[in-house]
Amino acid sequence: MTGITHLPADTSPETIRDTIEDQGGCIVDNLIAAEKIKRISNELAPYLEAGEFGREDFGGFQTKRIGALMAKSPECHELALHPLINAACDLSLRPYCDDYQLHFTQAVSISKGEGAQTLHRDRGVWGPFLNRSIETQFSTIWAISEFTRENGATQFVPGSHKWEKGRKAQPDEIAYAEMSPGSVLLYNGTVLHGGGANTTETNRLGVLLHYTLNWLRQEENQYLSCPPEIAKDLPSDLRRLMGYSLGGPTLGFYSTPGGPGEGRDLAPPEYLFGEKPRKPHVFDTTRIDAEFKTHETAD
Ligand SMILES: O=C(O)CCC(=O)C(=O)O
Ligand SMILES: [Fe+2]
Repeated sequence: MTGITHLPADTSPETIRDTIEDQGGCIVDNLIAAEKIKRISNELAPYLEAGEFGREDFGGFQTKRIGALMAKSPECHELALHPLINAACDLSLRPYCDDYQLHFTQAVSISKGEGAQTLHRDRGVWGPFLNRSIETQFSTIWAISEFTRENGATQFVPGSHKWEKGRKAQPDEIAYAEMSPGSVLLYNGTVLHGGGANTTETNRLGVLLHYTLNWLRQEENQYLSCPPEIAKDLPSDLRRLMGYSLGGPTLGFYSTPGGPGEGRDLAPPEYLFGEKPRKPHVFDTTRIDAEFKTHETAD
């Protein structure tokens, strides 16, 4: 029977990175305390209560989804910035980028009667355009409620990140991310997975926080979900994680709107918040020239 590797909370980021590379994902047990879970749960409760069930097959008809978590749930900030998760994310994605960014935030509450979600690869959001040699994501699903096979624990197919695209998972190849509140499922953008079916009376609540390469478009537009007037009150590390910083030497700069001679051109996002950029804000024209030259001679 296929299973998911469980690691203890004091595991190293290298072990997480290696396990994800080998199996496509793993669970870190009991990474955050019960009181913290309670606070997250209380903070999300009014949004879930007021939220509506999904209206399409992939999202589910008995599932509620709440986004913009960095704007709505201060208790979730700590999850997004968790040092072990950030370190493992950094190690996992660093071969493909010079930094990572927050990509998607969502509380997912699966209720009684929901069926199993179609197994999928989250990298599908970019279509077929990215070569498999580039790993796109480091994803987390934090268990806020208990996750059991009966209440909708995430389906997960170990090793499927190495399968050819068309291969279908057989029932005995599907594992279930059974875990206690405060534990977290970690997986990459290429492994097959999906929400589970809920046959119980209680809701399965998870907080999904996904990270991606800082040069790829984010699935959830963080600048609209958490616009500058809200982002200005967030911790600067979190703001930068959301994309309010440069990716590489120039990606994501802005020029202030305004009349002639007003404001500034080629500003790093931190300028908006009166902060110094995280990295020295020097456009590396050597690197840009080299890339442009390669591009020019390529055709
Ligand atoms: O909620 C879950 O367990 C997984 C959901 C998922 O994979 C998705 O919506 O992309
Ligand atoms: Fe997914």
